[in-house]
Amino acid sequence: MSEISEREFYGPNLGYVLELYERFREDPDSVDEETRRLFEHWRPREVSLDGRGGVAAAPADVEKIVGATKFIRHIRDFGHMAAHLDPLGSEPPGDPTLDPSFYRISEEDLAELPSSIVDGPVAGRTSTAKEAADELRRLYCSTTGYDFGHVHDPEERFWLREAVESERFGGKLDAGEAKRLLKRLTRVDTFEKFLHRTFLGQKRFSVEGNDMVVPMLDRLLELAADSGIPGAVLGMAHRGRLNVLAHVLGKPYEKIFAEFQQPEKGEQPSVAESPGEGWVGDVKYHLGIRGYHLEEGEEDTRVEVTLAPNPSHLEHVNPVVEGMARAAQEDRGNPGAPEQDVDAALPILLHGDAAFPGEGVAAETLNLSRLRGYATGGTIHIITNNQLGFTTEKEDAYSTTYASDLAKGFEIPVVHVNADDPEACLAAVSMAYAYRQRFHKDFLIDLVGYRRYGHNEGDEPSYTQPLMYEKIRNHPSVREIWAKELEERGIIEEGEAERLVEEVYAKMQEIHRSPAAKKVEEEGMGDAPRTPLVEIPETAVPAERLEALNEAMLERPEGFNPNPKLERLFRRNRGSLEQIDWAHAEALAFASLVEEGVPIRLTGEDTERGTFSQRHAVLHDVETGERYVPLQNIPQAKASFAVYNSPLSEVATMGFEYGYSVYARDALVLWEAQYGDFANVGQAMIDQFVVSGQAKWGQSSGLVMLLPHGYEGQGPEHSSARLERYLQLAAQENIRVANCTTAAQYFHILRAQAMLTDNRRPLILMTPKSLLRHPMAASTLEELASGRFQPVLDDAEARERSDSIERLILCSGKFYTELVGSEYRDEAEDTAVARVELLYPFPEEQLREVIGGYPNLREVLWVQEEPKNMGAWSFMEPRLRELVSGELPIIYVGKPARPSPAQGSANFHRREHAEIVSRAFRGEDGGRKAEAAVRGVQARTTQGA
Ligand SMILES: Cc1ncc(C[n+]2csc(CCOP(=O)(O)OP(=O)(O)O)c2C)c(N)n1
Repeated sequence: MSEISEREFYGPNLGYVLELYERFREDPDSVDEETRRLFEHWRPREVSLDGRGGVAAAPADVEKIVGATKFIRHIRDFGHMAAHLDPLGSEPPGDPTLDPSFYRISEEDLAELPSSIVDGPVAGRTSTAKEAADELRRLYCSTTGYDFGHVHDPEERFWLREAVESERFGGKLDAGEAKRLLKRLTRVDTFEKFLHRTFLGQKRFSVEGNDMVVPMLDRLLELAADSGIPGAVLGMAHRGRLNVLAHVLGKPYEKIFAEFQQPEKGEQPSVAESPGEGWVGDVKYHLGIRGYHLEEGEEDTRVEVTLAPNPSHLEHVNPVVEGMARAAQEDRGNPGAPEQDVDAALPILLHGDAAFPGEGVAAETLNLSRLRGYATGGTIHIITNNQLGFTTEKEDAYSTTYASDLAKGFEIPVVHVNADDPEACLAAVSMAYAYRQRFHKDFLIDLVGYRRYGHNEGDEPSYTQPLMYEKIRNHPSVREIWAKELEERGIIEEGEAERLVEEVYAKMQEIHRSPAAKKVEEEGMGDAPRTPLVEIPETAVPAERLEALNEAMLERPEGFNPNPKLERLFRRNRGSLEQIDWAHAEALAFASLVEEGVPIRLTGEDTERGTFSQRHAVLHDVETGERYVPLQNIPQAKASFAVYNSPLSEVATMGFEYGYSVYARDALVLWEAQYGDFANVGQAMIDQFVVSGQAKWGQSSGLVMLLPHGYEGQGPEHSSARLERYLQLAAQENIRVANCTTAAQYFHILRAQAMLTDNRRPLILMTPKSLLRHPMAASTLEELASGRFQPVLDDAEARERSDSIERLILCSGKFYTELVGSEYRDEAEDTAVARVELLYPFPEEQLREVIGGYPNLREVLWVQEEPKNMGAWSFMEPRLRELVSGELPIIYVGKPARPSPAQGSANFHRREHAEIVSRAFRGEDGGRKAEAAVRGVQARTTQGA
């Protein structure tokens, strides 16, 4: 296809053709071959300006036409550079290409050209190019800046241009709407002023300066309601949150006022009366609620809005909101992949102008927006841009022109809008929503306002921004601006706006005086856990069922061409259930759960195959490349199974799954790290959500984190999943932490996690690498078909001679196989080796039983492969000491404390492990010698380095 064809030489395409012709004249090779051939015979003086292809009445100067066309294109693409976006009146940067003189043409030249050189709706309502250009300047350079130049998809580009130029989302509000908006702004503004005066000096992170965000959310939710979207999930930070809670989610004023009350002297609840163990609560501007969006005097719009609770960690709620929205959009009740309806929930994210470009999680979340496993049909983003981040100005906050520029890389259309122009703000929202509904992609509004006070209300902003705050002091609120505008339009009478303020203020005073506004209630405790954690459900699955499920998983659709090597391996390893390895046990656990109607969602980096080529949840036809997911096709399934390779991200993907798991209470949701180490890239998600969400917000999650862990000589990374971190964060039964050593144990704990739906909390699982295929970790069908998860595995062999056991080695995870596989095991008749499989909650009873079962014990050793300051030692030591009440020594055997989790040298690793095993079996003396030997190895290694 050529860039142009002959019939396009006229009318609306003329400008484009002339530009191409210019290019051709400068460099014939810069256009494609067919176009080149056309231009070789074309005489531009024959150009028709009447749009009908006839010979022009007055042949135009090609240079001028080309100049005019370029000028018009630049208005469309860069008009935003000249838009008046700042309510405080700073001059826009402008751009020389927005002046016709840049193209050596004048306004008079434009007046002589017809408007047909301009494509789109503007051409239809103007006659000369000058009129068209003026119209375009009005549209593109006023108080809205349309930043679409980065949108590559032509259909979207044309849609966006048409949307702007037809003004179908803009225009003036009618009198009724205009008045309604004034009432809304009166509430928004008066609420802040009331809080300011009534609760002097208390932090509220007022919305003032970006007040329009509330009517914008109103409009968005009304539009959603009109198109039948039943729910929205909203994520935002502190700024304006109270206002949004009150006016968008309908949180009663009395509740908000009550939260501001300082308890009177003597009213402070005692620790004993506090809401219970495992509950710590959070500050008011972090709390989330679920409510219906209501507008004064309007019908309930019936959109249920969930405002996700969030930590102070800015932007980190973004992926959580997306996960919640995706979960709300999916029907998991049928076999196969879940069925997504992107109109079942609308995700909305409000961002800060410093946080959005600054926090990497914002970029990671945008990257999820179009991925199969993560897309939510388009998120509406609003940057509540107050031109400051705490005290930091934009020159120090981002390296881009706009705070929103990050979105450009994802081809997300951006509209910058002046927060003092209410009609423009509402038009932007309407366009955003229509775009989302049309293309099911994200849209971003950069709402440019200011911040009336300091970062919080106690802060003095003029220490750092004296000039800006001088302007702000004298700057009217948007309510005042809008009231004045309505007076001028004759929609309200003089004094009417002030009367509205007085009414609203008086109403707030009345509510504040009511008793309900004095009673502080703790929120979000609905999900606070109460049942003990070590309760372990029955998880065995009858052998016949497992056999049938296994067979079904080995079925392939007719005509499917599996990879022959993989299929051979499958038939060999999974063809029978005599020796079930790790991945096989996992598949059987998943199959049995979907058979029982439990939906499953599993994601992670390269998770479909599995980092260690162990899982193969998705098979690929070698001839067609088509995918086949056995777990989506077993006839027994009564629920969906979803598996996705995630993008290379930890913080956003983990947050997404956390959000998904919070919402999808019916599902087993698993997030897998490529190697356990990498989970610490998502540490904020772990600290702020996974381990503490329930204690702060009563938000329960049954997320499973699969973290490959184990020392196999691979170096400082790829070894440790930082078990110690999770154990340090474990308290008041907030999580479960386990390190299983057999396939059956893994099978049972996965099933247990899916069954404990009334008692959900995240499960942190150290998962194996070498144990994946280790015969010692393999299990029998009998082990899956009977029993349940065992928090501690005693030494079955030693149990037979329990009277002769003097030394008990306790360990966890893969090191067990090194201990019992060692040459010393048989010699050490006096030694038992038990495994602690569940680390948290500490399996006190089970350990007491194991220890008590060896009446002649002289010592208990904790043996681990992680350095002393890592792994489980610091966690186990005090608990074990308490357990034995000082009657037995508790001895550590392992590596010394180290700053880095593992050695770089595989050789050193092997020798050191051998020494530790030796010390474990040979006791203290052997241990000392071994330790010396290790130091020697270390010294030699260091010297050699
Ligand atoms: C991850 C993170 N880092 C630092 C902070 C401290 N902090 C709180 S608000 C703020 C400024 C945020 O500015 P902006 O994103 O523009 O939002 P605004 O407060 O202006 O609405 C900072 C740095 C934080 N809350 N979270």
